[in-house]
Amino acid sequence: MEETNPLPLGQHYINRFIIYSALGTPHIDIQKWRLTIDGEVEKTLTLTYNELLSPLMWCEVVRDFHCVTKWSVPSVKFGGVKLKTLALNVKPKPEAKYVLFICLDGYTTPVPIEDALSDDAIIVLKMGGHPLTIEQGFPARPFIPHLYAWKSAKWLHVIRFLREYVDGYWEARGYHERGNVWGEERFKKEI
Ligand SMILES: Nc1nc2c(c(=O)[nH]1)N[C@H]1C(S)=C(S)[C@@H](COP(=O)(O)O)O[C@H]1N2
Ligand SMILES: [Mo]
Repeated sequence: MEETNPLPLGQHYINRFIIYSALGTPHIDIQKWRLTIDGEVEKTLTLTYNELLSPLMWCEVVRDFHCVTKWSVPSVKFGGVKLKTLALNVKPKPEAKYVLFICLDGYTTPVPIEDALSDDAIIVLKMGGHPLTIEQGFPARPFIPHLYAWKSAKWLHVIRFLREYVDGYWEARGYHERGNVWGEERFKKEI
């Protein structure tokens, strides 16, 4: 296994993904599927799968994938469209503070806007050079390398810009609002 980056505290490498689908695996009709970007934006945007594959927007990053349960998969190649690029088209309003990822299975997860628009935050369509498999979230999932992988919501269909934080599936069960792997932001702070 090639190890390119230092590992965040508490993590260890494994060589394959452990598949999680807390709410089951939804049925996808790719002809009908759209990615919608809405909420606190100047202009709502709806894209088809083929539009997202456009070479004009395409980008690739190679990064480790860190699950909060402490396994990490090293150096995964992700292909897709930067969230920053999509944001240029929708123009988030100054009031927008969070991005909520909403999935076809009902799974949701919030991310602070600074993380969602960071340079290597992408909407993934391909992993390892191939379209996502159904079990790994086909057609699309976000990936933000410095956040734990529960923020990489599979079967994504809406990216919603919000004024205020809301819990997603795991956040409602105690997981951290932000989930930065370098700060070991695993769980919400007790107050
Ligand atoms: N829709 C959905 N997305 C999800 C999950 C889930 O249960 N449902 N689990 C999350 C968690 S905790 C992890 S670690 C990764 C696992 O990704 P994988 O199933 O591709 O290995 O998906 C994340 N995205
Ligand atoms: Mo996870």
